[in-house]
Amino acid sequence: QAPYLANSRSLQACKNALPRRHANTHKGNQGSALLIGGNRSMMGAIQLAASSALKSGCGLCKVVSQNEHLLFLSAQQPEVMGYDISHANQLILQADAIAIGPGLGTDEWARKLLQQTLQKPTKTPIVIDADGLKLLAENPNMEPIENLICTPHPGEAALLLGCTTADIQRDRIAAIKTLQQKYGGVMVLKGNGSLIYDGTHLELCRAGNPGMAIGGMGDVLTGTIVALLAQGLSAFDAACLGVHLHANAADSIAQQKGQAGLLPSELGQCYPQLLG
Ligand code: NPW
Ligand code: AMP
Ligand code: MG
Repeated sequence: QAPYLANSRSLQACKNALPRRHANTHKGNQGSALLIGGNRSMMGAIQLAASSALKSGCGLCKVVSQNEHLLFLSAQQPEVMGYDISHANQLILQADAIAIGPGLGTDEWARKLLQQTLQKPTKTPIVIDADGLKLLAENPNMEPIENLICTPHPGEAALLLGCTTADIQRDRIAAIKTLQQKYGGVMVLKGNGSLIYDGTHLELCRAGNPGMAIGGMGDVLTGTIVALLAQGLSAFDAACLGVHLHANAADSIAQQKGQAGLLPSELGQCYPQLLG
């Protein structure tokens, strides 16, 4: 029986899960994160996710996106390694953690990439967000997936459960429990007071503010969580630390500059200090 009351920890407490960096560490053992998305007209979503993954400490950040975006992606963020769909199968096998969905779209290109990601034989953790969740919702009878982390906003949660956004918001704890039973893994139900649930533990994040209601904010969270997974955190620990880090960074910027005009691309500048 899952607990009904949520645990609510500080960022400091969640940080205990993050392994210390050894003096001799190198990029090859700091975690390789693979991010998949950025269809036509939505390149910004995967760029935000990739930049956030780098700011969250992963050793390598690889992106599969539309061919015509690759040059621009590396010009915007030179640390990113960009690939087109023809490399996807090999990259999926090599990654320590995968995120799919930011700006993915729902066309054939998007469907093929989600299918390839879900078909991989290994137990690599997979974060599914945004349009990846829309595609997942088309198969409500699929078997629960153990190594899955889903990060729906209330609109996406409603699609996944076949109900309305208002139904989700009326009882968010019941909603996240149902989502987890149906899809497995770890669920993050975003919004004011984001919840994280793994079937046993329920976490509530009290940080965050209404300045976060801006397109691209969720894409930053996806990049944050996949980087923490790549560094070896368990799915639940990565989701909790990712949500707290993201919300605390937004609070820190809002305290300095106000909430209106808070940009998702600004959050990463707070990460190294908050993670330190
Ligand atoms: P309603 O009407 O209230 O029921 P969409 P998206 C609901 C990419 N992006 N609380 C609400 O529905 C993403 O990565 C690209 C309650 C709303 O109308 C995706 O791939 C960007 N309800 C794609 O765009 C930056 C909430 O959901 C509907 C809610 C589509 O993602 C932007 C909107 O959801 C964006 O990230 C809340 N907190 N939040 C880029 N620069 O490239 C949402 N809803 O239609 O899935 O649109 O979330 O923008
Ligand atoms: P998305 O809708 O996918 O762009 O995700 C929005 C992100 O911003 C999630 O992490 C939400 O939890 C956060 N967020 C949006 N609106 C609020 C709010 N009013 N209060 C706190 N967090 C919010
Ligand atoms: Mg989103």
